[in-house]
Amino acid sequence: MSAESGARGPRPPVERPVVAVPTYNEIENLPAIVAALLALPVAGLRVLVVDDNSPDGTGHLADDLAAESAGRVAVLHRPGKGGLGPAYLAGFAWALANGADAVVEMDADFSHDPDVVPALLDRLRTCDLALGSRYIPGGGVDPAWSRPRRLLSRFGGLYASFILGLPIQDPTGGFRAYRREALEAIDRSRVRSNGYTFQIEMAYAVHRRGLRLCELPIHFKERVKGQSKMTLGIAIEAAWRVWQVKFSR
Ligand SMILES: Nc1nc2c(ncn2[C@@H]2O[C@H](COP(=O)(O)OP(=O)(O)O)[C@@H](O)[C@H]2O)c(=O)[nH]1
Ligand SMILES: [Mg+2]
Repeated sequence: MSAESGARGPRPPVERPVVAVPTYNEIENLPAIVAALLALPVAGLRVLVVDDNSPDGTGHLADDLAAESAGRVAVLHRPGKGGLGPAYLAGFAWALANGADAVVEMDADFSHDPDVVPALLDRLRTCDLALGSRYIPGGGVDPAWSRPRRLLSRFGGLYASFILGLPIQDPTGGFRAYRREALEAIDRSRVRSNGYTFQIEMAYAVHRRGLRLCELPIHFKERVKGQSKMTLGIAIEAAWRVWQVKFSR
């Protein structure tokens, strides 16, 4: 399998990127991740926090950060925990309505290194969807991951890519950058998945439009603060949802 797909020539440079950060109980991580993103040497970069009414008050903290950000941080408040997929879809809609020419997805918990954002955006000069990939040379997962967890992640991704004919090694990763055109090209109202399947379905939809996917090696670090919301159930759900995605698109 090749790590690159699709055609077309060079794309215009990204000038108005939005980094969408979904949060559910991330009060310990949010100030630092927002500060790290705002400190990046990327002109025009804005941060959008998509909070699902976190009981720990992350949404209020996000409002405070936005108020002192001179317009570089915005907050989308959703009424309750609706899952990662719907949170991202709302974030994409906000970014497109507010003039973004690219949207980066990343976790709030430092599992995704904010310093890689410029490189991801740079890949959008030749791709429509640039995916952070743990499973190409130069990438990797946290050394603390157990063997079963590594196998589930690696083979889960290979399984999904094989069934869907995706030319990528890590279709479940949540650290990626979309060109505006990629988000506009797909029918986002049809995306029903959550969690891992959301990432798979989005990559599949972009690929099906004949747009170009490319992967950039990243190292996934386990979160230090707060708690993961992913469960084994979500991973198992992904196994059969892949078939639904295949036959519904
Ligand atoms: N808005 C919103 N964010 C969520 C939801 N579930 C998870 N997140 C956020 O999505 C990111 C990834 O979730 P996480 O629990 O770290 O998953 P993991 O990295 O697979 O363990 C984190 O920034 C979470 O706070 C949700 O239902 N709504
Ligand atoms: Mg995480």
